[in-house]
Amino acid sequence: MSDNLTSIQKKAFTELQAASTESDVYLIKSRYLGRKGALTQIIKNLKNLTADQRAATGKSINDLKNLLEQEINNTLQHLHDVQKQKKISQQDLDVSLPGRKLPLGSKHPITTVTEKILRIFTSLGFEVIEGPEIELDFFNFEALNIPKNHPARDMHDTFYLSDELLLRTHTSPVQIRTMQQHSPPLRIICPGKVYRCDSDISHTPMFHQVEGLMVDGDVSFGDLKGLLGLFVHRIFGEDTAIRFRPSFFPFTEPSAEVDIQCVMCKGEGCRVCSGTGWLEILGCGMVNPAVFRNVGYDPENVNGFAFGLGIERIAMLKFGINDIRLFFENDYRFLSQF
Ligand code: 2NL
Repeated sequence: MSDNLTSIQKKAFTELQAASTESDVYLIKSRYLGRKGALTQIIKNLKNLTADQRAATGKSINDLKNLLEQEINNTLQHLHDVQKQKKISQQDLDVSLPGRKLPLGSKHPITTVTEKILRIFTSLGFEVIEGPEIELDFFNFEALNIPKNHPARDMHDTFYLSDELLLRTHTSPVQIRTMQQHSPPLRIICPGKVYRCDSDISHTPMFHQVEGLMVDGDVSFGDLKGLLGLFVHRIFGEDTAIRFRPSFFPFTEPSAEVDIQCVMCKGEGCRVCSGTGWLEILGCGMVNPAVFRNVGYDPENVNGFAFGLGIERIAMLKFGINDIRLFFENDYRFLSQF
């Protein structure tokens, strides 16, 4: 009997040694330990032995069964490891390669231009002030000398929230609030989102504006010209020609619009400047005494200038962009160019 067990062990170990796949191993397992396996047959025959023989042989059979199970598991583990190693070597994995870079975000062009504009004015002593986007009719219109039913209200395409509440159409209400709260002298620059019910290739319902205000005892139109000339030259380059053209706003008197020489054709006349050679970039003027009275200033003792510009328009001219809506689509191919 023990000869029989020894030969089974030898044979099983030899077969396991030769097994090259996991399914080979499972076949061997069933051949020895399965229901009709060699070892199982021997266990079935135990009943023909005497009690003493049965005890001794039973133990040997059990030891062999454990030994075979152990060897089968070792072989399975070994084949699994070999398979895994083979897979890794086939992948051509080079662990010394640098990792893939994640695409980095960048500042939105409107942010870049806003920061550039603010930097120019803060370097000249202006303070940056912000305010609410939902405003009272008084701060957006009344205080700025635009009463109800004034034709200038039509130009603004206002989003009304109620009779008295609206989305601000310009950042001027920030300056009105600041004048109400602080006495002169004042030098402030107010950036922010503004809203107008208008949408086409050059208008979006929300856009960005910067307005500036200087109030003191003796401010001149010459001071305004000097300041805006310096601003234009810092933004568009020292060789950019500039002109002041008479205009009208209810909140300034006199009023002017500032043109720069066309950045595309350098004044020759092209499609961008409609053949005029000039591009309008901002509005300005001396603050209307009526506005000073509305905020509690005495126009006999103080005067000042104000100006306003659209940031998208400046960014479009600076970067040669022909459709304002590109700023708001957040297409990565557009944004990653700046
Ligand atoms: C334009 C014109 C302008 C102002 C804005 C202003 C503000 C106060 C008093 C007087 Cl509190 N004026 N702001 C003045 C002139 C022009 O903007 O075309 N903006 C895009």
